[in-house]
Amino acid sequence: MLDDFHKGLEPATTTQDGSALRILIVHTRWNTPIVQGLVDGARKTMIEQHNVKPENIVIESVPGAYELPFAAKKLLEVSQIRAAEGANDLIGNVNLLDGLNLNSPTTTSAGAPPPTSAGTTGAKGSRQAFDAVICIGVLIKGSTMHFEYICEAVSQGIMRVGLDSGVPVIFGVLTCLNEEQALSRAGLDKAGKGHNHGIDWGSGAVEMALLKNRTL
Ligand code: DLZ
Repeated sequence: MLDDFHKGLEPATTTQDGSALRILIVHTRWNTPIVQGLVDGARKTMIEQHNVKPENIVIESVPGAYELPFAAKKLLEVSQIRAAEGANDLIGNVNLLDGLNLNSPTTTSAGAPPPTSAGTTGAKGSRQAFDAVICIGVLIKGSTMHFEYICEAVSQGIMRVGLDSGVPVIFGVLTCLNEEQALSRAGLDKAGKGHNHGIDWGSGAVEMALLKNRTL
């Protein structure tokens, strides 16, 4: 084993300024205490480490992990149409329940006036749609093949939404063999030795959003 081996995500070497970004988080309502920890980790990291404005993070929920790709696709499309129309609220009255976001102060699809410096849709007078999406869920293996099918479908679906839309979609889905693994990966284990992967997903979303917006 290398002495300096660092398991996990190495931070980016350049400053990742998210102050002009708009980010969508879609999370599941399965395994909610763990999901909530992950959502909070992603949100806090984007705000505190990358200067993303709290009002520019929109949080929505879906029933389970299987629904994440559809919701990400639909909400991205809605946001792009609404941004082109110049609407500040990128989601409008789309019929998805608001994110649970039980502890976090901002759970809203009504954003502040969007920044103008990055990620615009191009048309004159248009506003900025989401620069990245984070899909967050927790799949825990049971006694049937359900887990395997959902894991495969969700990972493929999330990748497809990102490649088809040109907007990065972060795979924030824990695929765990038991509850202990999930708690540890949300930083919620009793021993306190775990790491909240939501932190990495928040940083990853900012980094990929900036890459998407990079001009030649
Ligand atoms: C049905 C199901 C099961 C058994 N387990 C989970 C899980 O651990 N995590 C999760 O996010 N969702 C689970 N689901 C629900 C499915 O993702 C999906 O919502 C339903 O199959 C309806 O499409």
